[in-house]
Parts: sequence; C-alpha cells; structure tokens
Amino acid sequence: MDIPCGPHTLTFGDRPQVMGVLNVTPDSFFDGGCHSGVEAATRHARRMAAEGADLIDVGAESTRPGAHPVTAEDELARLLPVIEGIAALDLGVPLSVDTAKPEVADRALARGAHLINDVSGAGEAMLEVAARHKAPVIAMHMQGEPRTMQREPRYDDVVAEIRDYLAERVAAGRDFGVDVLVDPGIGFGKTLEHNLELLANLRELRELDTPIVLGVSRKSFLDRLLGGVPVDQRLAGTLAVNGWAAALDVVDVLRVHDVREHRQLAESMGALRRHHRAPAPRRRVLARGIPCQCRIGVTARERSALQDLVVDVEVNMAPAFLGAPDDLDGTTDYAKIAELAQAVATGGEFRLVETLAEQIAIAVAGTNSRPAHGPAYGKRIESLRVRVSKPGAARELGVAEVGAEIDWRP
Ligand code: HH2
Repeated sequence: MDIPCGPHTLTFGDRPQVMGVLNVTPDSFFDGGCHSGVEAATRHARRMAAEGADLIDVGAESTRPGAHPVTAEDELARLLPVIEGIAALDLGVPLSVDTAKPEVADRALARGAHLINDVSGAGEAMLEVAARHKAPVIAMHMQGEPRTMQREPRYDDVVAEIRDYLAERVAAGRDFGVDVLVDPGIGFGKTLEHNLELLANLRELRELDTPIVLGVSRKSFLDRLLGGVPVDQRLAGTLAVNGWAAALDVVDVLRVHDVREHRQLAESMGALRRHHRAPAPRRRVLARGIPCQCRIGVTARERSALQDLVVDVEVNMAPAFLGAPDDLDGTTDYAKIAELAQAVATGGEFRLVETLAEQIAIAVAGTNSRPAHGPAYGKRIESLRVRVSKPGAARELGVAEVGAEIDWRP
C-alpha cells in the first residue's frame, strides 16, 4: 500500500517503517531536554536519517502521564524553527508533526512538515487542516488526557473499543479525503493489562485496512512488565514487543527512539518475510456423521443402555503426502476411520464424551504405524480432530448440539 505524503510516498511492503522520535521539549519521559534548540534538534534528525529512519516525528509537547499541557504559542515557538531547520536539510524522509492542536499542525505543515501525528485521535478540525494540506494523519487512541489518563482507566473490551474508535476515525478521514493511519495508543489511558491485551491482539486492527502505527518505545508499561526497569534499560523490551508485532505482520510503522536498532529489526523481519513459505498445502480426509452407539454418561443409569452418538473425524495428512500416489495405501481410509470410531464406541464404557473422542483419535492415529510402506508412511497423519455429539441429550436440553471436540497430534 502506498500513501502520498507531500513530495514523498509512504510505502508499506515487506518490513515496517521506522519513525524516529525527536522531542524538542524540556520534559519528555526519555529524551526531554536532549534536543532542545535548532542545532541539537537538526543534529539528531540528521543522525536518525543516517541510521535509517523512514520518517521523523517532531513533538514539542510532552504527553507522558501527568504532563501539563503547553499553549499553542509555546509549542509553536519550540517547533517551527526546528521544522524549518530540518526541512532545509532535505534529508529525503517525510517529517511528521506530533501535535494535538490543529493550529499548530497547520503552521507546521506550512513550514515543511508532511504529515500529522495526533495523539488525540484527529478530530474534525484536525482533519480539515490535513485535507487543506493534502497530508495524511496518524490518529491515535487515548482515554482521557495526559494529565489524568492513568488514573483508573476502564474498558469493557479494550481491543474492540479501540478498534471501533479507530474505525470511526478512518471513516471520518475518508469523509475529508484524508488518509488516516491508526495507532492504539499504548500507555495512553491504559493499564499494563490493557496494553498487553492490545499488543497481543493487534491483528484486529487489520480489519480497518489502513497502516498500523505502534509507539511502545521505552514506555513505562515495560517497567511494570519486567518488574522495575528504568527507562535507559528498556531497549531490549522495546525490541521484543516491536519484533513480536513485526513478525506477526500487525504493524506498519514503529515509532521509536532507537532508530539504528529498529532499522536492523525491520530489515531482518523483511528478509525473513521474503523467505517465508506459505503453509504447505495438505490433504484432509473426512469422515463426518458416523453413527455410533455407546454406553456413555456420568450416571450409571445413562451407561446402562447404548446411546446413539454422531462422530465426526477430520484427518490432516502431512504435507509430504501432497502429490502422493493415487493409492489408498498412501493415505487414511475414511471407511477405516468410520469402522474404528464405531468399534471404539461400542467396545467401551465412558463417562465423558471427551474421553471417547480421545480414544477414537488414538485409534485412528494408530493406523499410522503400519510398516512396509516406506519410511515416511508412519508419519502420514499430522493431526486430527474428533467431534462426538449426543443428539438425545441435545433434544432433552432443547439445544442444537452437545458434545465435545478434541484436536490431536499423534
Ligand atoms: N507516544 C508518545 C508521543 N506520541 N504518537 C503516536 N502516534 N503513538 C505513540 O505511542 C506516541 C505518540 C509518547 O512518547 P514520547 O514522545 O517519547 O514522550 P513524551 O510524550 O513524553 O514527549
């Protein structure tokens, strides 16, 4: 996917893009006070570009938990000379302005910034500015505001709520003709559990069909996760979380303080992705709706007579058997599966349907080990699923189906 961004194009391909963070603030939680002033800021921007930044994100207001807001005048006074200074360097990378104020974004875009990064989710006024400048926007989710956001944040379903919120922002952007990238806002009005829940389920944001931005760099959830790790020792944790998201292909932009290390991460992930083979195709042999009878149930009365059951078996053949000879000997025989399921059911007495399902799985998997068919023959079943339903019990309970299902690996 390509997104036009001023004279640049944001290209999302094999690897995540690396967005280098440049805070020209006195109080940012990691680099506060390090790059204030045009000279220090441009030096750092040049360094990040040399280290492989694909984008540079300049912010002039800290949004760390507890931070107090700054006025637009103060923000502009810090920001504009730096934006102009970096734009003059012509580093060849898009410059983003990290602000929640439309008037600040407007002025920054007029002075050389190419996209907006809005931690407050890009409301209508911000989208209007973006539309006027034909600039893309990153819309981040935040519950509350930085000063108070970490006081008991609450969600019923953090992943669904944030996905739905970001979906609205993408739709609002569409109304303005603005490309909106989405960011779940790690650490912005979220407990450690909320952050982990989001990071582990980023795939849900893929439904929005727009690039996903992630800002975990050195954040305090790593401190809580790792049991007390100061900010200058959070690089490994940051790389692990970003590596997880990159490996699962659920992130497109990594917003980070450590550009060199993340460019290496992104390049390595890209190379692995290019070499990754799609899961090998495989044969699946099915025997569904096998009528069986069994003495089964938790009470002795239930077990006193044979009950009707229905058994479904799905056998996944090992990929090596794709293209195997067109010969029953080279696969699993569904007639044999049905026969085994019936024999196991009638031959035993069980309290639980799970146990019966397991015994059927073991019996079917046992057909793997017949000798005399070459070395690979004994491995031809890779996994199987057995489902046992009790239609009588379902009728009594007035439900569609009761039973149990197990997945089994020989
Ligand atoms: N995090 C911070 C600031 N801006 N933007 C996006 N899109 N996503 C983030 O996660 C995000 C962000 C906070 O980090 P930092 O800028 O390093 O600190 P501070 O707010 O203290 O300046």
